[in-house]
Amino acid sequence: MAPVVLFASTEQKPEPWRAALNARIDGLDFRVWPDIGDPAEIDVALAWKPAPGALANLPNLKAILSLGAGVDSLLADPTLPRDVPLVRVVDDRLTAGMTEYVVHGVLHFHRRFDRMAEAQRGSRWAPPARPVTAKRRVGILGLGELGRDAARALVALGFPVRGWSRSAKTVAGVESFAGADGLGPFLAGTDILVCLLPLTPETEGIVNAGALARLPDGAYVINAARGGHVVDADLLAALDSGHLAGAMLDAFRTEPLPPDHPFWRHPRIIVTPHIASLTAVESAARALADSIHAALKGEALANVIERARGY
Ligand code: NDP
Ligand code: OXD
Repeated sequence: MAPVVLFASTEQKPEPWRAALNARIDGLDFRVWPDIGDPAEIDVALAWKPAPGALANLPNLKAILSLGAGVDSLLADPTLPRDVPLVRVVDDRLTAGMTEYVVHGVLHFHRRFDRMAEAQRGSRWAPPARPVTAKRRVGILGLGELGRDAARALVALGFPVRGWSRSAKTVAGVESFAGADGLGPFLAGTDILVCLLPLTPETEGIVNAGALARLPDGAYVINAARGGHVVDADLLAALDSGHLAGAMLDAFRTEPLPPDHPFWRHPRIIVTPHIASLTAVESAARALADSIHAALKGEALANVIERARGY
């Protein structure tokens, strides 16, 4: 039986996905929202920031496949069918891209490229003090698919690495902290904080004044997850007071980041336009095709998110 797949996104173009899936699925019927034909024929939806309500009223929908790792924007739509499995992207290339971003950010601050760029703007020859890798403690919020890989890469570079997650983890060379009680001690020993959490009601605003105050003076923040994790005003206040030395931010509460947002012009903030890692169509399409086949056969799907916890 040839699957009928609905592509629904206000941001992504359907053509590359259509081509990649056509090459893997015989007789694929690929429809692009809003031209959905008979709603009862749709088997599977591929979604990334779909128009609100786009996935409601599809009576035979068997799975919703997110085109990204984070499903917060999908779950924010109250019309998203609750009883249909929601699958997120877990992909080696996505993971590798995030690790590159995190390693770049950590090395940038650790080697004081931020201060050298500032010195260059004033034509000042100002070599920074020699940094000691073994003493720069990197703390990763979220030790999931992305956090664990970034942690391993940083351990390999010689950084002392700690991670915070809901449940305790065993990752070689990484000190694990878990749950609400573990957060304070985790932050107190973190010189460079990296956020790789999913955005859920529990993690919204987690990088706030209280959390930032627990970081040692001169700490840095790298947010490669979602803008909703950071309380913007608290981050700015911590930078302006000198408590924080710098921040690198890839995700924002409003995207694109509005031109008048103070993050753009802050001398201690690096803004990147949500590119920490992008889903690679070719490699992600393999897992999507497997999920489509499994959904049609009524088999168990991989990487289904747990609705109750939001990730
Ligand atoms: P995973 O689901 O694999 O991992 C999530 C981690 O966060 C887990 O370790 C989990 O703990 C932990 N966690 C979740 N909630 C809590 C909580 N309340 N308290 C403590 N720990 C918690 O996600 P990924 O690693 O695949 O992705 C993380 C996020 O990165 C995505 O949700 C997405 O928003 C973002 N992302 C951003 C991109 C970008 O370009 N900026 C690109 C791709 C992803 P436990 O293991 O115990 O469950
Ligand atoms: C994702 C993203 O979640 O691109 O995959 O942010």
